[in-house]
Amino acid sequence: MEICLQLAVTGHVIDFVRKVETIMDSVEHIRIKLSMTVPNNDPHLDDLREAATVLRDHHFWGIEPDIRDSRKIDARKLAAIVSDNGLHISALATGRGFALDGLSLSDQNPSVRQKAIDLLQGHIDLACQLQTNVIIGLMRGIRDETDPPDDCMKRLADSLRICARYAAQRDCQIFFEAINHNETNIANTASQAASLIGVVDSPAVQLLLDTYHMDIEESSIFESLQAQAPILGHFHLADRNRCVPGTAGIGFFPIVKTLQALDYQGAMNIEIPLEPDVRTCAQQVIQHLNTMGIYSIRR
Ligand code: LER
Ligand code: MN
Repeated sequence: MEICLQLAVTGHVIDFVRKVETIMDSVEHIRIKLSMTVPNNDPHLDDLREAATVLRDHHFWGIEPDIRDSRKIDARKLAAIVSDNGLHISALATGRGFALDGLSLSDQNPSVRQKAIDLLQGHIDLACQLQTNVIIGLMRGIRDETDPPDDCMKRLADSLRICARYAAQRDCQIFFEAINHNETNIANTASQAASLIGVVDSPAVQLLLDTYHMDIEESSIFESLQAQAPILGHFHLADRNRCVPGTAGIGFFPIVKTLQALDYQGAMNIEIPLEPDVRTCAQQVIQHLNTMGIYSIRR
């Protein structure tokens, strides 16, 4: 009798384990090259070193340093920090050249444009040493309302062409980002950014799309991804609140799945304010993404 009971219980347990295994098999897992933007404020790079350790501990694939002036950075030191932690550099972010230093590639003043180009050429030199690529987002600037759009776009395309030539000679890519209309009035949608890239006409310039901006600007994120897949070089992840994916309304699993179906091979970089600190953000990112079935490729 006791044996019969035990067999029945064991049978239930086995059935239950089989059911769990079936459910687990049907839950899809996606692996991505997961990186995270980290601002650099310390010339000795202690901030990037600390962040790299945290990202390694949480099995990120890479780091995206946001550097104000690349000419002040010791490339060998940065390369060592990254490789010591088994990470990759997904790209160099450059937006603080505009946000803090007011330099823009479309500025009406030629000397400001030249300073913006010089700054970006410094980023390209550093990227070349680190075998990574350079983002142009806010460095495109903001058009003055009295400035005719065609004139502004011509200045921007000319500046981008100079940067693109410089990048191409160094085997480096520029990722030009579509940024929503609350932050700039230039190239807000994926197709507007793609048109500008078409005008610049350089193989060194590719498109960067960011879920936060797409959520605001695109009528269909999926149609835009499909349309722009041939020129998509880089991708940013942030939720509708600009915070950790999974904390607001964007559905990340189908977006990531679509990118993989479109054969996107690049990194997927988390771009959020690092509040209260990098460790807490990294933990939350991993926890939310894993809950959605998204995991990082370690290396
Ligand atoms: C930069 O990648 C970006 O997405 C901008 O929103 C920064 O303000
Ligand atoms: Mn972005």
